[in-house]
Amino acid sequence: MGFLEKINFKKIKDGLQTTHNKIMGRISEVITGKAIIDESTIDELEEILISSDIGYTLAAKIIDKIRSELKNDKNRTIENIKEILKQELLSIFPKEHNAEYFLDKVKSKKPYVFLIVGINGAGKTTTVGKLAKILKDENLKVIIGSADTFRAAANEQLDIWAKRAEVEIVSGISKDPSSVVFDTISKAISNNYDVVLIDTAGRLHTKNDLMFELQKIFKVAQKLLPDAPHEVFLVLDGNTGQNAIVQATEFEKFTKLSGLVITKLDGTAKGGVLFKIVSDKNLPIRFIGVGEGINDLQFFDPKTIIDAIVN
Ligand SMILES: Nc1nc2c(ncn2[C@@H]2O[C@H](COP(=O)(O)OP(=O)(O)OP(=O)(O)O)[C@@H](O)[C@H]2O)c(=O)[nH]1
Ligand SMILES: [Mg+2]
Repeated sequence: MGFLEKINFKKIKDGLQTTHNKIMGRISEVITGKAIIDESTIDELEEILISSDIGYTLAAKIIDKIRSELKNDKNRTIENIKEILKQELLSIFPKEHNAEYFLDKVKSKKPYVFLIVGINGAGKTTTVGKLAKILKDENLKVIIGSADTFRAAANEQLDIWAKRAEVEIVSGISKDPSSVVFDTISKAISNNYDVVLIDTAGRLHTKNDLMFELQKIFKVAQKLLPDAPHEVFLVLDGNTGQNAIVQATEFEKFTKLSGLVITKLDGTAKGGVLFKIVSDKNLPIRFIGVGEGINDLQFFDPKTIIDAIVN
């Protein structure tokens, strides 16, 4: 089975329902019953788009397109506008952002090492657990390393996720973060694992010592595998809207980032920020969190996400 069929469209659709309502609900309100979409209607559409967190630049670009496409077109229906919106949103994603491209990359090296970083409470540990399950379901042999060694509870929480996902874990109890990374990658190499997932402690970019600890983790990983970590995912809470972009900028000052995970998109109306992040930051969104259960992490496939928001 191609993995695109494994993407649970209903889960994504349900998770992004609030975002969908905020954007499309208001757009259809403005358009419904209007025989002609005149300038003032287009202005209203622009306002809706700007307030939907997709950002001013992208909103303006979409509105220009709608304006020029509708100029000579008598077919000014909501369907028509939806189509333009979908095309424009899709055009911001290069092919490297497609889920299939990503999965091929993961399978190209063994072990493939992920470092999961982010501020406190963003959803890192939950993401590691869910991601372990997704990759295991791709028939990959997965091991988790618990490099959040500050709190005993962090270890217990990750242990529970490892059991749920039915994968191996290297505990971080009474170790320092980089030695957990060393032990986990070593074990992965000697026991033929395909994927290593490293959970880390929440950190604010203003705490220099914690940010430098990330650099130490890098050094240790590279002792064992010169090109590790292969992926550094920044986990961002979707509820924080535009602040997510600030966090990405700050983390990039200390560590390379290769992808983003946007969590808690269920129940937030701020899903429009997905598009703003991609157009502002040159980073792919790899996964989105749409709930607290083990199956509530979904591949970010641009077309699927856009369909879920627009249709
Ligand atoms: N609704 C919802 N809740 C989520 C999602 N992802 C994570 N959470 C919840 O967010 C809270 C924090 O998640 P954690 O995974 O512990 O976050 P963390 O980044 O590891 O936190 P620290 O280790 O303390 O920095 C938990 O209650 C999770 O259940 C999501 O996609 N949707
Ligand atoms: Mg955690």
